Amino acid sequence: MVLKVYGPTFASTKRVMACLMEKEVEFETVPIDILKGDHKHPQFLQLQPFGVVPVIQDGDYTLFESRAIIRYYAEKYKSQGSDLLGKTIEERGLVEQWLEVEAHNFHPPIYDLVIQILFSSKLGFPADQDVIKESEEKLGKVLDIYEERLSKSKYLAGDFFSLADLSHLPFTHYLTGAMNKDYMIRDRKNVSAWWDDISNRPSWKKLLQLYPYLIFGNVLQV
Ligand SMILES: N[C@@H](CCC(=O)N[C@@H](CS)C(=O)NCC(=O)O)C(=O)O
Repeated sequence: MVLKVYGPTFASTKRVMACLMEKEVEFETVPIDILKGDHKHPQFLQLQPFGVVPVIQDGDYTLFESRAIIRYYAEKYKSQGSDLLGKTIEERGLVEQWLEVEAHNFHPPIYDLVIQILFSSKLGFPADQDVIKESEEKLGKVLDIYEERLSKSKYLAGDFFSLADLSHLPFTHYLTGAMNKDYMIRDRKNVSAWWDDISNRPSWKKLLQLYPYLIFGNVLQV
């Protein structure tokens, strides 16, 4: 049975699909329409009780939380496709460290920016300029730390592309595209070179072609 990935149009799901493409794992997608409330449907809640995408079904194995899913596939197919975990336990430790930084430092402010700038009107509330300002400041401080880190190594965990870099692709894509906040990346020389490198990976470019970003049915122009 082919691996099923639920909710392909959303950024968190793209984290999973980017990993599967790097690992050369075949999958099929199941659309989830959040506006229609598909994610709160009892059948979906049986797979993902918190009612968010993504979730995967691989035979009779079900897994949710995008970062848990990418760790699982990077390990399961360790010797297939790109190595995304590092070659030693020390490298693996650094991959895990920067994955945690992505989840706990980078993601909260960028997620708030995405919701306020791109989704608020569709979700029926006005964008809160104070949240936008505060989130941009917080994200800027995180990116300053990345700038320093990336002056010492080509990628976050070292001189090798890993899950830690990949995990940044889906939401940074909003920042540099539809959100018009490209300057946050471009004003930082090392972050800018890193972004050019990771966003030009063939797997990511192919994924964007096959599964465009949609905001409630409209293809996001970036
Ligand atoms: N921690 C979860 C977060 C997933 C998440 O925020 N998904 C968004 C789409 S990018 C969602 O389903 N939002 C619907 C909602 O919050 O009701 C993960 O990484 O899998």
